[in-house]
Amino acid sequence: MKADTQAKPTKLDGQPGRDFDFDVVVIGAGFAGIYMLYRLRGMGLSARLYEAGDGVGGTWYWNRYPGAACDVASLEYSYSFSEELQQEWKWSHRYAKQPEILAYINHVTDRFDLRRDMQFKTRMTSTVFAEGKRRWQIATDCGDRVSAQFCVMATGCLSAPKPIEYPGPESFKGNVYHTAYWPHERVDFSGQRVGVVGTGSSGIQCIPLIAEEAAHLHVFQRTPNFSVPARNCPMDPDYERSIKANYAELRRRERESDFGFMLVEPNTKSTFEVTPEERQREYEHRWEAGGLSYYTSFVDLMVNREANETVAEFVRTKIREKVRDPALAELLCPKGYPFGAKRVCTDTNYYETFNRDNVTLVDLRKSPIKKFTAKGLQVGDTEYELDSVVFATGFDAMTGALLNIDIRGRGGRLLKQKWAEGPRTYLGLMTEGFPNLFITTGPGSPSVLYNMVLGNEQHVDWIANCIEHLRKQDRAAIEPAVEAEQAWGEHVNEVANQTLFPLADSWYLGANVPGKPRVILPYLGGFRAYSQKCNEVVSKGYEGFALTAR
Ligand code: NA7
Repeated sequence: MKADTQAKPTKLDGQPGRDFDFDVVVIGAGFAGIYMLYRLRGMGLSARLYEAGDGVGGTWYWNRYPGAACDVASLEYSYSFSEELQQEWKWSHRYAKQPEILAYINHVTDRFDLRRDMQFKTRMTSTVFAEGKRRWQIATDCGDRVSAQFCVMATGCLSAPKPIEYPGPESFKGNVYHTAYWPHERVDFSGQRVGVVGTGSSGIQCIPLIAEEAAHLHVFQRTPNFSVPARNCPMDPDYERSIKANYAELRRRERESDFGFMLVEPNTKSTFEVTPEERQREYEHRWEAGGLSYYTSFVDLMVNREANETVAEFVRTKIREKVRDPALAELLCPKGYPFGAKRVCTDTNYYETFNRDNVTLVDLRKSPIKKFTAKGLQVGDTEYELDSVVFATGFDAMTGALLNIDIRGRGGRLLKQKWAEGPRTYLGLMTEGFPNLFITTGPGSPSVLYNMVLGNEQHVDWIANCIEHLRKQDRAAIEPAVEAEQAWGEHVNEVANQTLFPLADSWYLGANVPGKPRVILPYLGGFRAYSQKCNEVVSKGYEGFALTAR
């Protein structure tokens, strides 16, 4: 087995654990953690960032599979906090691929000299709130004991990959990979019989490239996904210049939008307000433009099932046009759940790949995978002989990374127990009973439904300003009031129930992880309303939070 399904921290062998004291400990060196460290440095606080990987990047450090790319345009999916940075960095393509995003994150880390406050190959194993001292006592897997007034959990939304769910991987003689733990060296599938399990964004990105290399590729599909063309292309220098000439204006519009990407203008009309011809033109325009802009084709697409069906059928028609074998096309057509209620994927030649002679689709809805055998995977009574199996089976999203850590708040209360029926937060930023523990893009915030880089910036700024406020006011701690948390949770659910999102078994609801409570995880009210609420809370003196005197 080659799959590194448990990131292996390096212990400081033979060395005794060390003791440290910081104002703030940050966990995770992705977009959020890096910017958090930058802000804390600017505030003159002592801070250390711990990261399990041996480098920065978070999502973009781990997900190195062939074809890994961002499906939000790079000029938008990038930091806005430094005008110099956003002017000087040049993206080579409309959508950056993983190596370029990783290079960018490394550049930012070095440009702002942040690496000296980072410790890599170190996982936080537990953090316990010591009530007497009002400090978090943190343990790491390298034996360090760290005390901090504040903890910022920048642990990411899609950073706890689902484990392999079939028995017998140890009996399999071939190689096993997971897209989220891809080896750092190139994997060569030439001449191999390869199986890819999973057809979400990761599967849909890697399948066309693996198909080009493998002798034969079996795609094991449980649920077909809606995928639209990415239409990635080299960056047009004139276009880049025009964006950079007025970057601040683009950023302002992104912050005032719901999804945080503006390069295809959101439509303000509703689906049946226009003629069928105009509707078709709108969808065609977005199909040609490429990318994720379908969410904003009409304002009611995610709240009106009938409206949603128009875009769903538009995409199915495109799939039927692309895939030559009609029976195969039908298997690839998503049905039975609304467009967008599972994350829409963007692709380069995904459906066309199924016209290749060396690609076979295996429909797991007919028979699920039973187990690994020595030679491959057994599906029903059929054994598929494979040299390599690639799992693109997704993540324990939004809560997994946090709940994998032993987090204990006031009175020794375990976060895992508090969240046993689903996460409870105020604004996705904090949870009652866990003072001074901040979460970036946590459950109950727009997070994965907004441009993640800008969403992280908004959270980090809120947290930094909050810490500054506490220090100026000589307060020792902050945590949400139970009533505020409960009211926010009710609001999050109420908004979700007005949408079509609850109609799909998606990771937005935890429905992809066996046994996980089915609860809406991101806030669906849109970023604009959300950030207004965050600002309002502050302007009303941290309304809904309890601030403790020193
Ligand atoms: P996703 O989107 O969760 O996709 C995982 C895929 O794997 C999906 O097709 C799942 O089918 C399938 N899956 C999961 N578990 C199994 C098992 N046990 N057997 C067969 N198939 C399985 O993860 P990705 O990594 O592709 O993308 C995550 C996000 O990253 C994406 O949404 C973007 O935001 C970027 P299912 O639909 O559950 O039936």
